[in-house]
Amino acid sequence: MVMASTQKELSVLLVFVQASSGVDGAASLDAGDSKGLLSLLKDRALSGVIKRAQFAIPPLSLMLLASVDVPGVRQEFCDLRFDRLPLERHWDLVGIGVQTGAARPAFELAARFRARGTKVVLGGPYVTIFPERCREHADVLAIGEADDLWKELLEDLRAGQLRPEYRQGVFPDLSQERPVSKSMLDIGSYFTTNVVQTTRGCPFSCDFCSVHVMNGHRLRHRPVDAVVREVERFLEQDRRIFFFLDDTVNADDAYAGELFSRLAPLKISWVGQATTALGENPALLETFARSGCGALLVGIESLADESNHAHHKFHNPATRQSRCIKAIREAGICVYGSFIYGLDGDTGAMASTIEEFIEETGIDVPGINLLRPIPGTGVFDRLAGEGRLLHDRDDHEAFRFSWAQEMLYLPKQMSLEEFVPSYTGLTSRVFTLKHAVRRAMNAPTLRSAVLMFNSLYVHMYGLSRRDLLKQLAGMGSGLVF
Ligand code: B12
Ligand code: SF4
Repeated sequence: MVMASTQKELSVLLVFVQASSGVDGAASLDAGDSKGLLSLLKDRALSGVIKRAQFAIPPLSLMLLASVDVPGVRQEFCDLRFDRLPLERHWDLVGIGVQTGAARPAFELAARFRARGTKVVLGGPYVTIFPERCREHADVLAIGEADDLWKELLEDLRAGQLRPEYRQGVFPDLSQERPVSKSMLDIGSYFTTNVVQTTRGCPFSCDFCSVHVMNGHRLRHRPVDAVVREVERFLEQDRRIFFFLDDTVNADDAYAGELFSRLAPLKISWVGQATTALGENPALLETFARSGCGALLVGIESLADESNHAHHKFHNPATRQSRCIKAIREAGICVYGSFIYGLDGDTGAMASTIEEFIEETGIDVPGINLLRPIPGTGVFDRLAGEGRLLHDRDDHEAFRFSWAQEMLYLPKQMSLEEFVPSYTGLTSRVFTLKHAVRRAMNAPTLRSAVLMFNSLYVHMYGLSRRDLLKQLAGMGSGLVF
């Protein structure tokens, strides 16, 4: 192996690749199959707005890696949502994050760099779950949570001794402080750069989720002091809203209570993801509201317990949802309620149940998702075993559509001919401009954000209906999907 010169500073580029589908894009937009020039221009313009404005927060994964300090190695960051790929410069190593829905563009990018002789390391969810499918696309794989691996890898790069694989043995100990820097970011490009994670891992096993597969079943906490110091430091550079990226910010009531009481004097505003159990804990709810919580995304999934149970979600009984959501809203916190219609216990009656529930609870932003069987999850394997996937199970690229653009599986209780019109009918009733305005007017706070989300969803669910009905018509005419 060639030893690298001790004088020369090595340069490493970290690249964030956007999924080819998802909340920030839609099949119709990307395929450009709008009718007429005006419609095409409108869709293109909206696509730009959606891609840039909706969720333009920086990827915490690459911020963490770029903050690892190894003498003699300089790290830079390229977010393909905003930045041009700096192909003209020399890079000693390029690191690319791979999510399942973005595996193809990530591999194509890796190939471009490797064709120029640049070494590429791949890491992230898809690499962690399917390392063997990534091996041929990279010089180096980083498998698992890379907080500690990355330092070892950069030191090996420095020593000219890169190995083909770095694998996380035990989960990183989050009680160690790893200060996150923002020096690599163009702060102005983002809606906010205040992204913070306080815990990792999830004790639950919902079969449609990758989190417990990647991050394990034990909840690991960062020390409260370390999070408070991070928030204080972040505030010095960016005073905008904070996103707590934990999958469940109230996974541990006692920890969350202490943390957000400590954050309250900082007068931040924040949003996060929580379980509706919060509505049954008035003290924590009050602490969240007092510490500046403006909105919480809650995973309701199904309003029928048999559906949730069929997908191994046992901790969120349907009976408590209405009461808890109302309590959260009464505390002055907006609720983004995320449903999945088409779970294994759902019949066609669920459409009107969801619609009435949204009306009754006053959910500020509803999200009505289709079940996405993501390769590597329990539901993917089960549906494959039951012959219910609409694509070959080995064709992971086919499962990239993560927004409600395409049916990827056969529902259990309904045929596609029943289910698709039931779903599109539901979204056409729930996502109207009239409802968007009403929800914004009734929102306990953040009214303009509630209006923006609902208006975008009027547009996005319109595209989803077009795509789904097109798919259904194609299936009827014998087209293979
Ligand atoms: C915040 C978030 C979002 C945000 C913001 C994304 C952003 N700009 O960062 C928004 C809302 C936009 C979003 C959207 C989507 N998301 Co999301 N999201 C998350 C969430 C909750 C946190 C991500 C995070 O920051 N984690 C913390 C960091 C530290 O962990 P990490 O990303 O895994 O990174 C570690 C390792 O993976 C590794 N690593 C990661 N990248 C790299 C790169 C290199 C080079 C190396 C060496 C290592 C490495 O090292 C890191 C440190 O240990 C995760 C769940 C989770 N707990 O991770 C889901 C998650 C990542 N999302 C998921 C999905 C499916 C989506 C969507 C497709 C949803 C949809 N229906 O549209 C879209 C696609 C977005 C896109 N890429 O275009 C899935 C991905 C599943 C998979 N197998 O790929 C997850 C895991 C949720 C789940 N329930 O399964 N998401
Ligand atoms: S959906 Fe939420 S509660 Fe269920 S396993 Fe995933 S992170 Fe945990």
